[in-house]
Amino acid sequence: MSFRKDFVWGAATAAYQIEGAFDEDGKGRSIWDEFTHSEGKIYDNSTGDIACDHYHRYKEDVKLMAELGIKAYRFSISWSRILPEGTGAVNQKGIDFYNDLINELLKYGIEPYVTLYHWDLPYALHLKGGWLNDDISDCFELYTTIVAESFGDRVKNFITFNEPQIFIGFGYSEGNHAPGHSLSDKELLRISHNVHKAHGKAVRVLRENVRDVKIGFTIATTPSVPLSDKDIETAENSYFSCGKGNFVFSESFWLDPIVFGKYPDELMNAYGDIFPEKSAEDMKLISAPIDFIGLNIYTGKLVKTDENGSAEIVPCPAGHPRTAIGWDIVPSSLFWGTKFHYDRYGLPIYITENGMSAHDCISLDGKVHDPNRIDYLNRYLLELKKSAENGADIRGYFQWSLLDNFEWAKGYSERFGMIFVDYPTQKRIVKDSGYWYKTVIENNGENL
Ligand code: PNW
Repeated sequence: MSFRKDFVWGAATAAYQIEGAFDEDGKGRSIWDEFTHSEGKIYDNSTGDIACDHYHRYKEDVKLMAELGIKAYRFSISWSRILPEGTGAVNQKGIDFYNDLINELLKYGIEPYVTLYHWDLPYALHLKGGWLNDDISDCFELYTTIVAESFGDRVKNFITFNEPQIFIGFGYSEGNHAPGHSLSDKELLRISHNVHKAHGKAVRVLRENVRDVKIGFTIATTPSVPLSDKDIETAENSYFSCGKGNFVFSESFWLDPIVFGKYPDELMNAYGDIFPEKSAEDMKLISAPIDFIGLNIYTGKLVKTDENGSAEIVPCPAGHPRTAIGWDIVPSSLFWGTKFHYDRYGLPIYITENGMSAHDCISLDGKVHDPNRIDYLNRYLLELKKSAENGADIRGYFQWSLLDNFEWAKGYSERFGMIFVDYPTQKRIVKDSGYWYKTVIENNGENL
């Protein structure tokens, strides 16, 4: 056994990072439009106003995907493009855009995987309190209903949320992502519980409206990698710990309520007094069965057992290879991350993001040579294959990203794409790694 015969080889993007057309055809503003338009928030002072101009160039982008043999495309829907005020009137032109995109994908036999929320909350809802407003899960339910009714005849795979850890941790705690807030633990818990409820309501709506639907929830994760065989248990336990100070960025705070119907005891012991009111009904809603877990894995942290039997993080040695954004290259994070998640939750897994930023440029020969990315992907995919052979139920892999794009607070300074984007001309050039990925797909990973 290696990768399953029907393994899903994909590429991923997100609306705000590629679409552009930020105020065209009736689209409303999102918190990211507002954030990038305020001075000094983004590294290179850039915005997503134009980004990769995918809104106008989606046909070319889908064609490139087809040429690379990509079987599935994970993209997100911009809530404020189809509901400019977040609730209320539907913007038909927004629906038309996603219909056209979906139809174009299906024309080439590319399976759409839709993320409902990849961080671009409608600004109008933000002004009413955003995720802190207890009505937000009803707004999300309405938005999901419109998505399900509009696209559910053709889209069968949905991811409700992308990386709650990052949009809450960076956006509402550290303040370096939109909307740029630094809230208290009490408020962060309230936001998180509202996100959980919004997820639950979306699951309910999708099950009711979309025949044969498959639903997942995607988390950001930096897996604990045991330094030696003696450290496996320590690594696994520390990976799922969720105590004071780290709950937003943890894994179990997000997945335990969804899969087990219960917030971790460790969390409730630490925060029971400030946790928002939660009813048995809430927990039933939140834990409606899902079909898969999405893991976004870029790096790992090495863990050993210290003299007291506790977990100790061991920094990578000086000179350890890193990507352009500065993240340590730890290929075995794909093995341990998938194994530990499968051990704990027993659900099918998709890698919904993996990839690297590199200092890519156009060479004299007009091509983009990125041997480091090929090496990175090769090493990571070998570890994923090892995990599948070891028994974890791994259904697919989405490379981040299809295109170089707007990397949030880092602007356009990081290039994660398998396709290079020359922003001044919007010209696309498939990188060497894109052609390499094509051969991996053709061979279902047997040539790794
Ligand atoms: C993810 N970190 O974000 C997102 O889902 C993508 O939109 C993003 O472009 C991609 O990873 C690459 O960054 C992350 O600092 C952003 O640990 C930051 C971190 C992790 C994930």
